[in-house]
Amino acid sequence: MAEFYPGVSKIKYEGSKSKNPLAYKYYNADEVIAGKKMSEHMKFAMSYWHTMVAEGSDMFGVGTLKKDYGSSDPMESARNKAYAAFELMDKLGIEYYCFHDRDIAPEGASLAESNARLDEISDLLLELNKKYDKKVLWGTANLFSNPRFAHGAGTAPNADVFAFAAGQIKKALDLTVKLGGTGYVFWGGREGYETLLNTNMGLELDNLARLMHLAVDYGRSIGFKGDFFVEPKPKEPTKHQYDFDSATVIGFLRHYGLDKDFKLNIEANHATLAGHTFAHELRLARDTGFFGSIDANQGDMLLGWDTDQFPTNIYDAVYCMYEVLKAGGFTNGGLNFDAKARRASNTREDIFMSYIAGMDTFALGLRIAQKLIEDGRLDTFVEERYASWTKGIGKDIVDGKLDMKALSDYAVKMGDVEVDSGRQEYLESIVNSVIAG
Ligand code: XLS
Ligand code: CA
Ligand code: CA
Repeated sequence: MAEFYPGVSKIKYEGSKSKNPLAYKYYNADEVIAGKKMSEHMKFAMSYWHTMVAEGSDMFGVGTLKKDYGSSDPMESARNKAYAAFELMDKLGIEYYCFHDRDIAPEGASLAESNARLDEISDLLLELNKKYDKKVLWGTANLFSNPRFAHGAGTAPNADVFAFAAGQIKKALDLTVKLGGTGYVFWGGREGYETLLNTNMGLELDNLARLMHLAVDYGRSIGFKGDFFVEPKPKEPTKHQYDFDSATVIGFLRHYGLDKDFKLNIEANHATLAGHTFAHELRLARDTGFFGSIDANQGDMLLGWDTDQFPTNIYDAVYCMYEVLKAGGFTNGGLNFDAKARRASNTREDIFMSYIAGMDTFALGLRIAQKLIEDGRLDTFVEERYASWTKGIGKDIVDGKLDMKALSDYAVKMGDVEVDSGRQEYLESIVNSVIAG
């Protein structure tokens, strides 16, 4: 079989002193941290769309890295792409991948033809899964690229579009189950609106929930036991997206009775687009029981869009892995690199270096987060800060023993309250000192 990444051999862990650009400095898959292998903590996944499909085009220019995999025939190219994907995952030591239906096989002239193509390619993926011991983290349907979805899919004004979307989701669920995936993602690419002047928002929201219920019913009927995920994003491509941020999505899921089957897939770059930190979104998910999976990437502070950069920010990785550890780790989710090398990083080696940078960043994040937990000063501080809720008046409030009158009587007698310091700067310096070792 042809080698698609000649010149790159299996990437090994060489430790922090290594200067080898094609080696891990912090990610040591089998090393045990807090009772679990690093690979199990992270569950790294490759995103088929960025890594295998996107060629680096932007509004101003064409692609800079050809990804036809040696053939101009779309199906042959798709087969070669699959071989290339597994070679890449194998060389990087990545165990999982995520895909949209249209990433793995080209869309045909009809849904029937597209589905037949997916059957063929998914047979090959199944074979390669076994050969290389790789797994699907999650599958999804691309319901945003084709012009038929210009006004949305589940939220389209035209019921035929809704039906088409349902057909695609059915097939994508079939594929996810066939390939052993443990997650299915709803990212509402065009599930939003540009102007209220042409929009029936109430109906669109109800329909989106209808589509999700249909997906859950069908998925469970074919034996899908994993999690359904919604991936929040505030804007882009639509001006306003219904799955704006974690809080919005949690409200939506609860309102429509979808909260038993759905969790969140939180993407770092989407969090910042919504005006939150990545950690904020993760904390909210953890504290409300919706923590599911992560799309690992980062945006650019100076650019207001979804740049999907490989994550190299240590602080973000530390705070992310802190939340993951505190959530008890992943079950059906994992860390999917929904990230692409910059357009000017235009060689095949750059793909490897990008993954190495991202994986090493999260490996460092995990190592430091675990040290922060072992250090204990943050936990102790927070515990003490809220100590008034575990005794006296605080405990009585929590236990529901007091009404407004009783609280007022207490407050009247109490006089004024002395407020403690939040010690933010001190706490930030603790994080720095643990990072510095
Ligand atoms: C786009 C999203 C998308 C989802 C999967 O911004 O991140 O790639 O993860 O459809
Ligand atoms: Ca994503
Ligand atoms: Ca993104």
